[in-house]
Amino acid sequence: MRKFKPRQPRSLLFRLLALAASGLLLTAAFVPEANATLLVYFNFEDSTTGAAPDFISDQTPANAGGGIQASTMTINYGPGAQGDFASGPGLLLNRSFVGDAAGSTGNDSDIADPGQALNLRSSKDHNLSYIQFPVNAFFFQNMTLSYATNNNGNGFTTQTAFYSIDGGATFTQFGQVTGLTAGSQIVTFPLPSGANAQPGLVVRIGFSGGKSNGQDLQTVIDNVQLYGTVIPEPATVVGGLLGAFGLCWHQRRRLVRFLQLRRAA
Ligand SMILES: [Ca+2]
Ligand SMILES: [Ca+2]
Repeated sequence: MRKFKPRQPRSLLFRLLALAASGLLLTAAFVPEANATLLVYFNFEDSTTGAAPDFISDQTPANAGGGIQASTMTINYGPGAQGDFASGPGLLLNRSFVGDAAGSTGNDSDIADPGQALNLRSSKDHNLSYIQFPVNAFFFQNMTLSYATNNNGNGFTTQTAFYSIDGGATFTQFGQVTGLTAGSQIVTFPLPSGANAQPGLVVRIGFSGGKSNGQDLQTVIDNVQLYGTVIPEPATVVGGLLGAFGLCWHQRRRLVRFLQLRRAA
């Protein structure tokens, strides 16, 4: 006959630790993942050569390859004439692709080749001009700005990225490329962590280094993408944690039974 064995404090501690460990594992499994996605996208397609550029962003589901947030770009022409910047032939680089990293070509439903883009002329008269767009980044983090550009002759050889977190009152530089030459290429600037979760975010691309007096096409800008991850909403996280807690509670009985069996063996 087995003797009655009083419960040992050590085994109780072990069981509590085991419970805590299983709870942690389940919690980890239920915290939603933050997926990278296209947040804001400008492909400049809704215009025609010589007309004002299309500054309205493309959004899903109207364009399957669009961003998840609407935005409208604004432009500062610098000291030169407004007409020097117009819509014209575009670039295929950096067109959006659903579910893939920035820089791929694919699901943008505007399939015109070469389509439309920002065409910038008389660069000498427009140094320190810029384009910019607002983003409510309250739920966005780890963002990257990218776009396609081509700089013929005396176009804007220097392009500088700035961001504002106060709705455009003050800007901070976060990237710059210099010595840009002819040829279609992608420029990429990761935003600093200070831009994360900022509802008053504004992203700006500034143009300088222009030396052209003429009306030949010099700088082309197309397919501006703001890519990043969406921060899970607090309600989703709480829901996930509650779900994990419920499962822990459910598993607890089985775990206790299992541990008791082991102790008895
Ligand atoms: Ca385009
Ligand atoms: Ca558009």
